[in-house]
Amino acid sequence: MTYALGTSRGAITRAPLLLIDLETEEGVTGRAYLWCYLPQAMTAAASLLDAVLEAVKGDALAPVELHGKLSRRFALIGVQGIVRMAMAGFDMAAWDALSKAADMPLGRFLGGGASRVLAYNSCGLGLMPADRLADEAEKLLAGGFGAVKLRLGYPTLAEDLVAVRAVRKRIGDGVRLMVDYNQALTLAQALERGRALDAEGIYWLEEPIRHDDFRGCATLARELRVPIQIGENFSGTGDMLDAIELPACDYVMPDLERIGGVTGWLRAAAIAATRRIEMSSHLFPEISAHLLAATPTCHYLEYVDWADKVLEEPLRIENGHAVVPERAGNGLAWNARAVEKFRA
Ligand code: SMN
Ligand code: MG
Repeated sequence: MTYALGTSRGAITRAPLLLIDLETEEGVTGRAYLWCYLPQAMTAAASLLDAVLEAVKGDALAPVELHGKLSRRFALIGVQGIVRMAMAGFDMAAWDALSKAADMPLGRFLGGGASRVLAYNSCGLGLMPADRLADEAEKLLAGGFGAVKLRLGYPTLAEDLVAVRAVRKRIGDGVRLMVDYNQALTLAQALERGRALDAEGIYWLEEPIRHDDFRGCATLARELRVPIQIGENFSGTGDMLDAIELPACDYVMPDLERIGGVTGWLRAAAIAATRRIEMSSHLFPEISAHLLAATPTCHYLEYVDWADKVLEEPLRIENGHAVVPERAGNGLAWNARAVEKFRA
């Protein structure tokens, strides 16, 4: 990774991507990748993709139907965690093949019209000394970004405030600043730190407490002025519906790998549209750009450059917006030389 990601859960400086090529009998290849975090998760996901292939080989390329088939096939071990990741990877590749066969960019294939979506730069800005944070924040604004995300969860509230103020001072009031705790706080700590952050002009407060403590999140959403953002850990759309119904949050940001690929995203987008909740993406900026272009309550694309090194044409950013590729499909194509170089 170009910028280390120092989260309250530990620092990430490198992570395996699992590249998926789904070959169809008609000769169209669908592509997708999974962000696996740990090398062991990559081998596990690859092995489950073999089980997916076994179940769907020879079937027509109908992702919604195949999602149902695979959900039934894997019901006895639970469609969660790495099983869900593998299903999502397959689903993303299937939608790529389908839109390529129709010779349309995925976003337009799904009925979206936008050629650009608003993005924030989510690279870097991990836990580190304040002077280095300010320098990095400034660098991240290149490309015209109007928003960046800062990781918080230092041992004390005072240190969180030092980090926020150092970044704010450097980027100025015109740039939006999101903060992400990666579930580091107890509810009591989150109330205390959230009240302090209410005075700092934060754009959203992400995952302050355990991702599955929806009642705690609901308390925060009620008590704090700063909008509460959750969703990267929604496992399937049922979780998202539960969170929205409480309501446990102001905004949602499902992750393609966990919400159920493109099929899951479309259902999530329908829920968000019905409840008029703004929806952002988590990671996977290349495919998310297409999907946000077809999402009625499209909010922010989370931009990271983590796959750039293995892509023929990385996602382009112009004026703080992701440019939705005009190529057929989702736009992913592997750079063969880079893939050889980084192969694990
Ligand atoms: C995050 C979580 C997991 C992997 C990468 C990044 C972070 C984010 O919470 O929202 O970017
Ligand atoms: Mg997050």
